[in-house]
Amino acid sequence: MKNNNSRRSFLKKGGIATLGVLAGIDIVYAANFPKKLEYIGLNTVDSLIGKDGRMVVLNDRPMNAETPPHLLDPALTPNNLFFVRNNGLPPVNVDSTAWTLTIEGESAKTTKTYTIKDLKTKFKEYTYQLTLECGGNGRKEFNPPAKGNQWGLGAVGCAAWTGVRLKDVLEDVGMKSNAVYIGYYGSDTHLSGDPNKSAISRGVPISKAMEDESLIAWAMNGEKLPELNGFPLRLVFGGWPASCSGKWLSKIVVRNKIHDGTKMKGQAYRVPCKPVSPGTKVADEDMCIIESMPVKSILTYPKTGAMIKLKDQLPIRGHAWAGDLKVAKMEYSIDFGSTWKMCTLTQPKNRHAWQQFSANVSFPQTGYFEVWARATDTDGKSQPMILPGWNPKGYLNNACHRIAIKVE
Ligand SMILES: Nc1nc2c(c(=O)[nH]1)N[C@H]1C(S)=C(S)[C@@H](COP(=O)(O)O)O[C@H]1N2
Ligand SMILES: [Mo]
Repeated sequence: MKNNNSRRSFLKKGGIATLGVLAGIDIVYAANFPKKLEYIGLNTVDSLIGKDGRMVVLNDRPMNAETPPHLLDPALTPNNLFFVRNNGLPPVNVDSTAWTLTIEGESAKTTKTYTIKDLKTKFKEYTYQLTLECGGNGRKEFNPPAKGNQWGLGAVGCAAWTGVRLKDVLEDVGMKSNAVYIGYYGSDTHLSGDPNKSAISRGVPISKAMEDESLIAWAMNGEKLPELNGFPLRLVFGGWPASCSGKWLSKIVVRNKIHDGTKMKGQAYRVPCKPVSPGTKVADEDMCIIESMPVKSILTYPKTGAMIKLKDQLPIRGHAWAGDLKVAKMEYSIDFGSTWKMCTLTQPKNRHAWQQFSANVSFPQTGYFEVWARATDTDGKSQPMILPGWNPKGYLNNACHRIAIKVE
């Protein structure tokens, strides 16, 4: 799906002289390589600055930063490396002891306000490992390009979140029988500075809100939330676009209709209800809200461009996740998808936690290889090799991750 332009620039960059040779190295399975893809090549430059000095920063106002794949290697993503997606400006000088969360709305039986201490004393505390992935993760591959943050692979992470169940709090407030959706409001400010505008105010249907794993969380991996990830309180809905998981949470509204806050309407976080050809303009009423995220995986070891001796086996590993579903099978290929071998795959710690895969890879000869990784969910759906369905805002790119390996 790449145009001639990007192919030309790649040829310049990678310096392919002859077909089947990349920077002087034989591409062993060149005959299998799909015409629509480009080789990754062995020189990949990351821009490594940001939150912890190693993140890839896309913007700083608002702050948007992603995690390079090899830094996603631990089973739980460390707080200082967890991606950041801000739509506005986070609150400053937050005093967590003075923080309150109000539950109200036309389908709430009462209005109640809780301090964080109230939440901690009134309700049972739970910890779940929950995967958060921005709906636009992978957007930079779409062609024609989609506006928005040009995320690569790293707008995803999985942490152990601690808090109370949203359902316990909703039951404490009481919901009317006509409740269908919840919406959140956070204390970040709109980029314009206008206090009457919210940067983002999304939500989920009541059925998702009432899941055991849907949390109002104050801790991440046993520590307080990082400021950029919602300190002191946030929602966490594993497996759904992370835009549902409101940060700096100050209010939840129980709605008698689909929540209509900022970025719930129009084209935001929606994809065409029926597939469209690339570049199509789609009317708002033909766009459907993204719910469970599609099956996906990422290779976190080794780093792309790794070199290995022919006599050695290469250990590979990474994570796989599948929205509300589980990952049933994880495979890898070293011959550009002609044949696939099984990886070892762990079970998730709990629903919506990502799963770990690993394998030991042998190579038949020296040369340039790519390791491709492919996950299949419990419904039998697999990741596509090339971009999945084009959509106007560039959401849900769950194409297989590939890394380049030089075997000497
Ligand atoms: N209040 C508030 N909540 C928010 C956002 C925001 O800008 N403001 N961004 C949303 C989006 S689009 C994403 S992808 C996730 C990112 O969560 P993270 O920054 O902790 O990774 O937060 C969501 N919750
Ligand atoms: Mo997002």
